Amino acid sequence: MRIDVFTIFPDYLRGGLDASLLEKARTAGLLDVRLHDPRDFATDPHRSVDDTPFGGGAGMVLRPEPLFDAVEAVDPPRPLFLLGPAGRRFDQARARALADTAGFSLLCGRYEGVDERVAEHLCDDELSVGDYVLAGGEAAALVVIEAVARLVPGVLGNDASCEHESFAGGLLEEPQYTRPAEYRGWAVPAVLRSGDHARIAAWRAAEALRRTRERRPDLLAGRPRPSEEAAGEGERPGP
Ligand code: JF5
Repeated sequence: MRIDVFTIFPDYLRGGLDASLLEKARTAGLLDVRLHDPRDFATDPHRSVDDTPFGGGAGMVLRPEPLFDAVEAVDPPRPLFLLGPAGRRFDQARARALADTAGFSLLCGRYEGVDERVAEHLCDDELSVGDYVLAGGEAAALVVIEAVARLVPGVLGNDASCEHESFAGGLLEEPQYTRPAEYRGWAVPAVLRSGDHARIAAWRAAEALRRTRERRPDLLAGRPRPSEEAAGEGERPGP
């Protein structure tokens, strides 16, 4: 999979790409991330990438010329997504859809924004990773790359572990425990140590549903009534 990123802070992305899962995926030849700095395409004497907004107001706006020139010089894989808080929400379904493609590209927004002609005539769509404002789209780009890359076959090593997890089934994950069975007086729920796999599966389903209802009721809206999933509910972690 090839992912091209247009950013005036390529070092910010290098940090994340050179660590952990993404480094392994790139070394294995499964992921080809190419970084491009629009500043290298600025032709004015000061190599400026931003300018003051028409109509006045605080802050700077990314100029269209270096962005168009950078993208057109590279002819990157499409779709090209602009990253910014005004975009459509990036979610697990989008990550899954992108993981099935040969590649895509990201353009990191900055400052008070990007000249609207970039969004309208250069990019294919706009993505947001959440309802908050970042200093720039670089952290959002790493979020998108990591969420997609871990779904590319072979990247995780264990393809089953992408299946059973938060959001894969539309619910949050149930709690997980490892040794010791008791830590500082806090015991692992007895059912998980019972060896009764049917009871364990029922407990996990009930806990996933309980958590989702408590923390993310929005994920349950419009779902069929969870009469089946509720089996085993009421069993709370024992002492
Ligand atoms: C940005 C204008 C881009 O803040 C973000 C962002 C939030 N969710 N997803 C991305 O990107 C930086 C800020 C202002 C354009």
